[in-house]
Amino acid sequence: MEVAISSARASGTFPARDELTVQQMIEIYRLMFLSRAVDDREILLKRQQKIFFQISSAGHEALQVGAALALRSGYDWFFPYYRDGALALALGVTPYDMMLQAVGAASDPASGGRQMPRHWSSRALHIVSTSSSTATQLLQAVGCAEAGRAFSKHPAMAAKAEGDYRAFHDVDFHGDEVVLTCVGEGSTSQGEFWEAISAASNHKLPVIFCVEDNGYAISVPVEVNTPGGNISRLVQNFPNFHFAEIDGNDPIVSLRAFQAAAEHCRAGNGPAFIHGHVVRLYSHSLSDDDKNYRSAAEREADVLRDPIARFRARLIGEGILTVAEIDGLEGSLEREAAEAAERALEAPLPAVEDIATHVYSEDLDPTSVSFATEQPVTAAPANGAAESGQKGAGPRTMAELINACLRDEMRRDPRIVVYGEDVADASRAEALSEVKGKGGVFKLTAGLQTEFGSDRVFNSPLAEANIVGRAIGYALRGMKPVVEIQFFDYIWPAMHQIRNELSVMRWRSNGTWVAPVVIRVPIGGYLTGGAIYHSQSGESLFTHTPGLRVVFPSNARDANGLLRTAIRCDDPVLFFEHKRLYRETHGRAPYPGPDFAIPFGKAKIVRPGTDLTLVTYGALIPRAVQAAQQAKREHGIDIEILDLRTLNPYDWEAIAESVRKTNRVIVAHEDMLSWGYGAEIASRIADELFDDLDAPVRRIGAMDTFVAYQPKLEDAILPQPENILKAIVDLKAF
Ligand SMILES: Cc1ncc(C[n+]2csc(CCOP(=O)(O)OP(=O)(O)O)c2C)c(N)n1
Ligand SMILES: [Mg+2]
Repeated sequence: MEVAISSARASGTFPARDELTVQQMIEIYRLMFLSRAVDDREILLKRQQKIFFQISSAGHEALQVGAALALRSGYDWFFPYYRDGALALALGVTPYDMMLQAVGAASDPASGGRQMPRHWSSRALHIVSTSSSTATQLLQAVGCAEAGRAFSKHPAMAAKAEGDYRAFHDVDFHGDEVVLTCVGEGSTSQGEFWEAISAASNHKLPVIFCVEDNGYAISVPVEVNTPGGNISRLVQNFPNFHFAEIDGNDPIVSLRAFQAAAEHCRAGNGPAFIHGHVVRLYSHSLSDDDKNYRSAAEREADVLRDPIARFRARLIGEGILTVAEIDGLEGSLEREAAEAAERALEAPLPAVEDIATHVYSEDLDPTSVSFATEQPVTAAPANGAAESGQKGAGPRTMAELINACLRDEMRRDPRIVVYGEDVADASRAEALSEVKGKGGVFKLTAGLQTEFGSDRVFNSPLAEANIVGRAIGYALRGMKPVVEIQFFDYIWPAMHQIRNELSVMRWRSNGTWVAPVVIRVPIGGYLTGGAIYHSQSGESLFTHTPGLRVVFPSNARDANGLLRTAIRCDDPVLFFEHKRLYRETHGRAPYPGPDFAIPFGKAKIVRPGTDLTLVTYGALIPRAVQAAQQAKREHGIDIEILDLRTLNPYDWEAIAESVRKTNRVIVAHEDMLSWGYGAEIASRIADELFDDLDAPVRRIGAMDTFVAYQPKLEDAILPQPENILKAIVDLKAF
């Protein structure tokens, strides 16, 4: 029989019910064997030290090929994990693409040499950039499915628009697409796995969760990770799911299982869960040796279940291919892998000059003048501003002007969704006719659900990783999630998604995938009784994360203009809102209109002065103003206060200009002194402005401890105007 040798991509459709044709049987074998051949070639290259990492799919091929052939690449959506080589090949990634990543070539289409091999990414095939983090992909898959549903229900959301991030995000949806996400059985121990299946179940989302159960997580056997040793038994009571526990060593069983799962999802019945039992034929990766923890008998038993050997025997046994024909096919596939490797080894390497490309958007610069749309204050409130509390043109609180900005932007941009804990007016919307509505524990989102409906403004479960992970999935599809973390103190469960996913998505995919999510976060202390868990700061942890924009306004007008820039720009933004400033008299401002925006990276001189510069932000602004007034009154010292407004990027030019004028500088913040945000600024001033300084650079911050409940302690822990005044007087006398 003539055996066609083609590139990796699976050809033809695989019918859901009819018998498979001979060509289709051969195609399945071809894909499985090609995957193994690419693995083996990479292993050789690693041993020759021509590539630097390898992790194989060996033993998982049947399950993965079955999944790929049941779905449609470039139509459905894929959130794979690192072991999904056969899935990737069967979806259309070529052996050459894989080898380019293995050598770290500039033309590696997944990452341009930034990610380890087998961290997939292809926009054309709808394979979303994979990380090494186990299980983070699952919540992103959920958000991706939600976005698909949103576009189907509200096609106007997909409309392209100029002037903001939408100009760079074409939307692609069909209405019946499904999302496949894969994970190892060990990684089902992650909390995010449970968060993801909960959300998919609750919202009946078209997500197929595939657990590739090879019995081990590196050296840890399944019964250590999974109570009772079987994940299927644990998940079976989740509503709306289609479940299948299958022999993942058989590609036809796998194909049929995924076809049934896809049918369930496409019909809108909910998610599916496919638990495939597979074998791990090689060690976890080339950095691992399973002889150290698995018995010989156990390893030999796995070899006997090798899906490729079994399917080979079947093709020969059923007379589909002769031994000679199958040997010929295998030889040609091995040559294809070898040739791909040879070509990739010749490919140019990435340029060192390009390292910083795609940390942030190259298309839309939030520091640019296009965001400097400051305009005269409108005399009359904007349309509908009355409902958002903008009665009249008088001064409004920061809380009111943040709410007004959200409302304006949601009117302007149908792709915005707002969710978080308690942000809806009432989840049971039928109550809205008789209740006032919640709208956030600080009321920042009050009235939004009532105006924009429950599809665009809704409560999330009480799970912060869920909030950010899903937001990434939404944003990857071109939507703009503006989510709320209820208190900064509880951002930590979302930290993994923020640090390893949100911030790095653009860079690791070499600009292919972006997640311009806005995360609004009430932060800070001075609450009198806020104590440890309602008073934390910690902004430097996020300014220490490349890829994120970090904003920290000190007054109502800035909050309004900076939030608008955050929403319209194309980078992920952490938008800190100081709780103490929400309703303070300080910093109130009239409603500035629906197009008022402030560019990032532009500090504001809050108070001009000649003797000493105080660089600060957030709740220290009113405290610094108080100290500066006292310094002038009692000591004749004239302080210049700079409000940074955004912490990444920050306005170095403004700092330098002020320090050159005053020759003395204090950097002050509410967060703890040591390793705080001020350390970076102070060190740069000392480094670059040494000749302009008449005194050392001073810092002010909280004590290196937590914030206590008893107000007497809180006052002593957090910086107060008297601390600032004392530092001013000391430094002036230096
Ligand atoms: C969050 C996280 N923790 C730890 C690791 C290190 N690690 C990589 S793979 C792995 C085991 C995963 O096992 P399993 O989910 O069963 O997948 P398999 O590799 O067996 O296919 C571990 C612990 C990681 N990558 N991410
Ligand atoms: Mg495993």
